[in-house]
Amino acid sequence: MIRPIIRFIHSIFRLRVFLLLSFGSLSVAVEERPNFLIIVIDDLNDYVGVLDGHPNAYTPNLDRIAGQGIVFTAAYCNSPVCNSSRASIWTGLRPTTTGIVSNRSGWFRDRPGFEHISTLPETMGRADYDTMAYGKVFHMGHGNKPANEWHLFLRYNYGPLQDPKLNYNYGDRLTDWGVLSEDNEYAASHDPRIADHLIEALEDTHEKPFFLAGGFIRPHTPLYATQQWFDKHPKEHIELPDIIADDNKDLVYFGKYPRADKDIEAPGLFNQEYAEENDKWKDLLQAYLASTSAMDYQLGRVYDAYLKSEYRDNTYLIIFSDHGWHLGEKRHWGKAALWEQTTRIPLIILGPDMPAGIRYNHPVDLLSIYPTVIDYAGLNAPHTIEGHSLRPVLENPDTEWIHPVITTFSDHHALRTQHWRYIRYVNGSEELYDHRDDPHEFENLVVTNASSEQIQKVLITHRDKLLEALNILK
Ligand SMILES: [Ca+2]
Ligand SMILES: [Ca+2]
Repeated sequence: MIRPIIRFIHSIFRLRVFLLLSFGSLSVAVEERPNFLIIVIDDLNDYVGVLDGHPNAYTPNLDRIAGQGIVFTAAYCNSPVCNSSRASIWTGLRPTTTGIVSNRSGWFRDRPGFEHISTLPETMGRADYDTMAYGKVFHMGHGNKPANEWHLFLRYNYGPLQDPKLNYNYGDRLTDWGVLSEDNEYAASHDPRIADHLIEALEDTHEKPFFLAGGFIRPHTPLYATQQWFDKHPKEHIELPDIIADDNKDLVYFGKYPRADKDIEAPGLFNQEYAEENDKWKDLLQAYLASTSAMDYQLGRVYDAYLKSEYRDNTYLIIFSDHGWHLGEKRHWGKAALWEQTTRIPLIILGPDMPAGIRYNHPVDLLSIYPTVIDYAGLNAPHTIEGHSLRPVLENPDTEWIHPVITTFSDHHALRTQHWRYIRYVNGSEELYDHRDDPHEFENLVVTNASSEQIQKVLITHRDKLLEALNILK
């Protein structure tokens, strides 16, 4: 007698189609709630075909995905290093709010007031989503702890792999790059395995809606790839970024005294002097481009599984990188800066009933990931998140994005508007670049054109907008 009763109770619970989750004014029928597949790429700048960031880019999969959705051509990270970028994305809070402003800031749950903050996966899990993550989704260094954020979480390290030490230079294996032999265990590690797991998850049958995330680690250093990906980028055809010899002379803080700024992390694992003096610039570009193409191949495998999945018509696919990377632009290498090359990232979103093949050109940032996902899931924010849902743009790409687009690193900040980049360092020094005339940010107008009334006006507008958004007193 008991068993039929239990079965009856179970059957009631299975009939979730009749249940509505109500969150204030929002309500979405449980059975109709969409799934989410989110792919985070590590250290990928705009060297992808669809962003025209480098003439030698070879990313056919990212490009074909972009053709089926909306590509944000002016998307910027919230912070230009892994930890602070990802902490901001998954908490929906600015780096200045949590205090997680660099890789040195630690884990946000160790910060007073943020111990119990509901991350996006937790919010989804509490709303009865199945939440699964593979690879580097939160930061690796502080990423041992996020197991609790997901129902299922699996990460991969490189270790205990033997370092190949192909062109090992600075005593840190993260400065290595080069061609991996096919049988090197690195070649099959991480990204291919993350792709396998994502594909498997897409092929599985899910009783509940899912929130599935995967984190690829290429093109993060070491810049390893097998020969086939180097072959896509013959060294003799590699084009060098545009730089000018005296670019640093109008810098006011970072970049003026390379590596001397103690509050800024080492500006990269390679540097311009090394690249030029040792004739390695093209080798490093080639290795970065090859690493990117190798990751792109794995992304393509996952995308094909998404296309074949029974969940395709009810699943949003969101792809982005945590921040960009310099390979000599502005004579800088690596991340941890506030210029275009470190802050601009690919962001692509596809989903049911969304227009395809759209390029959205207004600046946006990654604070919007959290609110966008919960918006489509029909959930209210569990705490005061600081970004805004991209849904109005995704439903009508003619919508103008009016929210401030800010990148924070340490105590320094950048504001990107349609034509301008404004940077303010902790000591109040500033940079201003006009992207209509100066896409490479060669000319800091604060120094070179200080007497211009127009420049002063732009400067005041941007300064006020930045300080107001960050609630910083002048
Ligand atoms: Ca990163
Ligand atoms: Ca300059």
